[in-house]
Amino acid sequence: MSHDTNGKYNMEQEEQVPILQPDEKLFKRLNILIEHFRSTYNVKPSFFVRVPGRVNLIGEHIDYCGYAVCPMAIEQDILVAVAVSKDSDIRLTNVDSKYKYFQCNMKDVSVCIRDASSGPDWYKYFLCGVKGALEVIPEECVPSGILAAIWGNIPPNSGLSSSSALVSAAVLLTIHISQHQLSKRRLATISASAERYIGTQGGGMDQAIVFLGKAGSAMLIEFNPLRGTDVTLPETAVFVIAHSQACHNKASTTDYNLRVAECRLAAQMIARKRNKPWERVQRLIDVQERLGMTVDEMVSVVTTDLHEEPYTLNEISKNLGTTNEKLREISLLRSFSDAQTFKLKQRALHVYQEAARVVKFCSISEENAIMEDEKLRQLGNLMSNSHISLRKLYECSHPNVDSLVDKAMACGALGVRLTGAGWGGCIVAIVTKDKVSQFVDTLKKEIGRSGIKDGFKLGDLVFPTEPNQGAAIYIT
Ligand code: ADP
Ligand code: NG1
Ligand code: MG
Repeated sequence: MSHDTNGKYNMEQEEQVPILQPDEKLFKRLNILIEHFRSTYNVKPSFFVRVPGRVNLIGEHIDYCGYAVCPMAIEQDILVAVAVSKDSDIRLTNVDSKYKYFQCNMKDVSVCIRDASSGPDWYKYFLCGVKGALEVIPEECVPSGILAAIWGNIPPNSGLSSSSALVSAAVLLTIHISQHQLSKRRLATISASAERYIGTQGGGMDQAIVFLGKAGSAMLIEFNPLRGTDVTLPETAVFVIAHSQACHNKASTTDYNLRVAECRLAAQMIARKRNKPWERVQRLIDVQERLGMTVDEMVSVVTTDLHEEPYTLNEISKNLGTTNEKLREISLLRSFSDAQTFKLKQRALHVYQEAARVVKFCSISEENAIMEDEKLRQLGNLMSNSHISLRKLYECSHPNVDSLVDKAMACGALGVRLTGAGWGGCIVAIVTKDKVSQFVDTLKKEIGRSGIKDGFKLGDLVFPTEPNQGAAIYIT
């Protein structure tokens, strides 16, 4: 890991997304996409974008609180074939027929995203990316219209960030088609803001790793300002992903945004108790910085300042010396009713402890003085503690996920946790390299014994992964 602010890694992040020639494996997939594009639009695509999904190794639900996270880009991706359209429409076709054809005029992008007569349909994620890009492209460069064919193989609604791959792909292709050029970091920031148009108040981890990701190393992503530092993973460790067969669409419920709100309110309550201007505090890191304490000290602060029972809006307003109405405005609570309650202590405890686990995880990973076996054992413990905290304090796990975590431990993993936002989705397990194939086989057998749900294939439910490169543009 390098913290040199003028060093190699920061220079690379100012670089633009590479324009590459596809290798043989990618070429085969592109040919299928080209065929789909041609049969839909009767013309050839002029270029392609590829944006990977990601697995978060540790640091869950803390990016929106300002804390560093440690994800890596994975092999699975969203591929898009693109051409400029002669008229002023955006046309979207998907190789997967469950995602229906969509078309609208470029000037109606915002209206279509906001259309309340439908939920967070797939094309809206794409339009969020187009909207985000159009906000930064000079008017004279805006493309007349866009023809796109999409094909993805990231399991959707599963915590591997298919949504951000799609939004980020739309940002990248809209910028590229406009002959505009931006750094990877800028693209990541634009994509993070763009995805919020779908309704989730995400923290920016996903869009950062899909642009900054590098083959061969995980990345410590820090925020404000956004920066990524390579993390070398132990040579003897393999990270295995497994699907719980429970899916959760983040934009279709208030679960995610409620957690964001609970963290914000916890930060404001602590600030008020400690005589700091609470209106200026939005994230748990803000109050930590104002108090000048370490995250470990913040754990004690939470324990003394906040109570276990859920808070009502009335209680929070009274404590902050404001009205419910003003609080809704300042703390962005418009989507919650007066009856909503907030678990401030539990959420804040998770965040500060998880932030400390990320720092430990990265330093243990790169520590040469620890024996390899011991290193993997310590990393495994951090991952398992992260999962316990997500299950008990953050309450974002799912019975299927918990039972998969138990199965993976019983099959020989050194540590296992849910990855991504949760409420279903995938787990990530740390396994010793020489035991991977045995681990994958036994876990598949165990999953098979408990039953395979409609729409899932046993063969796809467990797969080892390694750090992959971030987004790229391809020409053939
Ligand atoms: P994730 O954890 O995968 O990011 P989200 O709930 O945030 O899950 O968003 C997933 C949504 O992204 C899907 O419901 C779908 O609308 C869209 N999506 C994912 N993959 C594809 C794809 N290959 N083609 C079209 N839309 C996709
Ligand atoms: P997923 O599960 O991939 O949708 C979400 C957020 C992240 C982060 C994680 C939890 C978005 C786009 N992504 O990921 O920012 O908060 O949950 O750590 O909102
Ligand atoms: Mg998502």
